[in-house]
Amino acid sequence: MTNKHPLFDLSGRHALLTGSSRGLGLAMARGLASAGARVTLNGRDEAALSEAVRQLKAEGYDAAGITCDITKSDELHEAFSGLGAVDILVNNAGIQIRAPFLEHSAETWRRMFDTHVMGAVLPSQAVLPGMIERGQGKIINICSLMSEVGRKTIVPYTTMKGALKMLTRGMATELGHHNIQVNGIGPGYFATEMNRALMDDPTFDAFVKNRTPAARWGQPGELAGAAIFLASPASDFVNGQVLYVDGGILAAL
Ligand code: GCO
Repeated sequence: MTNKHPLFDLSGRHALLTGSSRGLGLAMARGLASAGARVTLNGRDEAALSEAVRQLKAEGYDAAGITCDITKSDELHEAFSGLGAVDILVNNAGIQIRAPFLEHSAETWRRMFDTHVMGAVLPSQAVLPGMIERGQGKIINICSLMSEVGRKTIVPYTTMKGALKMLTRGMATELGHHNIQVNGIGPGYFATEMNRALMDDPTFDAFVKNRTPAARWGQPGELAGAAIFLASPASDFVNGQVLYVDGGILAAL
């Protein structure tokens, strides 16, 4: 058992991460668990969720899973009702749909809003009463480098990630006096299944490596440090910030 610095020790804390059966969500869950947190994963696919929980348990972590669509309020409240106190909420659920702006349907826009924005609002509203009652809590909204810049074919995603940045600031403003810190993490280009098509495209792969000062794609485990920081006492006076973990791409022209 590694000894944990008290500022980064999550022992005794319960973290819930939405969209965490795979990819960045699962990597952040593993990071929080390694810092001592009990983690509850969430996803819509029961088989994938069970496998993710099995992996974390096999690694010696205290993990569980709840299968629910967090965009459906009644399904969410039923699934969350049995969770007990949630000290840390990571709003990570997200989808990506790539097409020219004129080809994105109204249904796509609604689906993107429901998943990214309401998928953060509804879980937050479900866990906040307990956080307020206990006088402490951490909410981390997973934004994106697209919270700051656009790219062709992903205008809906960019719009929603920009909304998540302002949701983070608005929630931080309203909840700070309850000793609840609301912050964001903005990943750059990471090697995930959502980006598989981009990684397999030699032109886009070269684009990412040339535009990113680190000259490579990020690996999901490289988000764990930012998640641990924003979930821990080390960030008790950090409110309304988005921490970009992007290899420097937003710093470079
Ligand atoms: C794309 C990608 C990006 C990033 C994501 C990381 O189509 O350009 O999916 O959107 O991977 O934003 O935060």
